[in-house]
Amino acid sequence: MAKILVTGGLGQIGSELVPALRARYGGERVVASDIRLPPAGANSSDGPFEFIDCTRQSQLRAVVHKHEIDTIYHLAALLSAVAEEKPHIAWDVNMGGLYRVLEVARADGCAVFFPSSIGAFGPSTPKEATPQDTIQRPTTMYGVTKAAGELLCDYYHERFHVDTRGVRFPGLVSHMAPPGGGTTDYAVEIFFAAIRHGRYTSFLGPETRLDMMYMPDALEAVVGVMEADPARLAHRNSFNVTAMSLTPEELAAEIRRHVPGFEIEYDIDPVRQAIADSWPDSIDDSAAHAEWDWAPSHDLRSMTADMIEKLRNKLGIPA
Ligand code: NAD
Ligand code: AKB
Repeated sequence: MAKILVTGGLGQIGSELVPALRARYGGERVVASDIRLPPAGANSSDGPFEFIDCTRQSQLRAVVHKHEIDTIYHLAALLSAVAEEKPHIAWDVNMGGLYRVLEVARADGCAVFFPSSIGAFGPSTPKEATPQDTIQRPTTMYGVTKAAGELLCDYYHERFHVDTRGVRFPGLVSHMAPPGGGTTDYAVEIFFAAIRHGRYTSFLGPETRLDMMYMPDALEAVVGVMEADPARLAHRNSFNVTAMSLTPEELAAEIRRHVPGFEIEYDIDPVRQAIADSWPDSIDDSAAHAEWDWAPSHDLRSMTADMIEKLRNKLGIPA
């Protein structure tokens, strides 16, 4: 059975992926790591934690050897808005980190999961039902690192037979850990604001359409692609996956069904709006359906109902 290392494990995805992997494969078989330390009071008995800066190959290699790791879920990265603020650091972390993870994987025979993004597309990509294989000319540093990262992962698979696999995630909606500075963060913030204040100011405009997915489906996608029969995989890096395509106005309308009187207003952030405008409105994930039976469980309605219920409990604010 796999012995797993997760980089960037304290972020929005890692906070839920690590427990999900531990539940599936066993607590001791999943090593969480990050450049931050777990918050005081975090339950260290759930499984091992190691400090790893993913740009330091020696740190990666030492942990892979110490725990006899054979699979690396490489989540550490700067997200789109932060990467646009700090493009040089984003290149170092996103590309430098991935390159070092792949080098360790090559030397030590590890499989690698790499999460790409709808950010790997750009303004010249077909905007509706964006195909699996299409034009990728992203105009953000985040997108450049994701498109190059997909190619690098495919190169390591073809050239060195590293078992690399990945998905292009859309914006992820979740209630456990805050998002890390992306363009789609509004779709998480809006739920917290709705429950706490009954109103939200969106940094993206009302008609900005982007793909989204609820975190439980994202976790299914990660496990699904990593456990897929390699003989069925015509693609590897990276599969389009999506669950819904929506605008702030549509999300607000759905939230209003649970929070009557909820109000949304707009104070557009030109940087994040430009990033969002360069991304697809909706992507076609039929290759993932065909090659590893990908099928999301949540749509806008079920995600919104579950988010509202979970957040009311978490924040202690009843309806
Ligand atoms: P996040 O920002 O919430 O978490 C990233 C983690 O990486 C953080 O805990 C951070 O401390 C850590 N980190 C940063 N620099 C590091 C370094 N040098 N070494 C080790 N760790 C470092 O991000 P996330 O939302 O959990 O995303 C994880 C991955 O999934 C990223 O590659 C991201 O691009 C991708 N992705 C996320 C989404 C989304 O909506 N969350 C969508 C598409 C793709
Ligand atoms: C971001 O907005 O940067 C991420 C993503 C879609 O890659 N959520």
